[in-house]
Order: sequence, then structure tokens, then C-alpha cells
Amino acid sequence: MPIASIRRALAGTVLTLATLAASAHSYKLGAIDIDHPNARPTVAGQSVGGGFMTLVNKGAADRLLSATTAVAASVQIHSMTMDGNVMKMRQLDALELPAGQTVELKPGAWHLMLVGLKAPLKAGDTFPMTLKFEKAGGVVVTVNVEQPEPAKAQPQHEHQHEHDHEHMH
Ligand SMILES: [Cu+2]
Repeated sequence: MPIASIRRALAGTVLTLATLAASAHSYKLGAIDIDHPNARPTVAGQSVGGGFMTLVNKGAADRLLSATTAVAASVQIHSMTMDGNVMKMRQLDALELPAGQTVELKPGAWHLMLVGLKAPLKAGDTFPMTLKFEKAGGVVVTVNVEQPEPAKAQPQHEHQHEHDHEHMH
């Protein structure tokens, strides 16, 4: 695994005001910048959680192939689209990272789904996650568990329909 050069993003990161600057962090892996990996807190008994980050591809097209972490049995790459009023999540084999483009993993859009959480994720905690890219290779990032800001908190909105997920098995 290539050694990732890690830098602190002290400025210039586009984040909402409520996101503490102190919690901003980013990684550089080849042509890919990985900004602010984060996850939502979960409650006891909740077996899935959402993982988010911004992927900036400054080079040729690449793909995120997989993510793994010790805190969950598996991590799936999901897309989410609106079909009328119904949100549909779909598991992807890989997340396309077109040349020169930014792909935001966020609630209501592409995201990582942590499946089979071994313990609740608590706000303020961090955990390591390994990301594997087709061309850029692998990197271990630190994921910050963060409470979403109240103004746009729709707790677990994006995963409430989890139980009728057809693709989950
Ligand atoms: Cu999902």
C-alpha cells in the first residue's frame, strides 16, 4: 500500500459553518484528495450507519473500489436517487471518479453504508477506514463521527428505509 501523504486542511475547505474547522481533515493519495471523512452517530441497536467525504480527482478517471473498517462487518458503496417521492438506494460495485471532477459523498447522494456496526458510533469518536482506488491505490483515513447540525438534521433520514432494502442481502 502506498504511503499517503497526509496534510491538515487548515484553510480553504468548503464546509458548512456549523462544521468545526478543527474537525476538518484531508488526505492526498496520488491525484485524489479525500476531504473530511465523516460518519453520523448511531443509536444502540442501529446496525447501519452512513459514511461521507468529498473526493476530488485532479487526475485521470479513477474509481473507488472498496472501503473497509474494523467498526463494521462490511462497507457498501451506495447511490441514492429520488424516484418521485421515494428515495432509492442502490449498491454500486464501484464509485466512478471522473477525470478532474469532485464527487461528494453526502446524505441524500452517494455515500458509504457501514453495515453490521459492532458498536454505536458516538459523536466525537474517530475510527480508521481503508479506501481502495483502482489507480490511486489504498489509503487509511480517519473518519470523524459528527452530529449533523440541527438546522438540517433529519436523523437517519437517508437510512430509515433500510429495512425494506432489497439489495441489502
Ligand atoms: Cu445506503
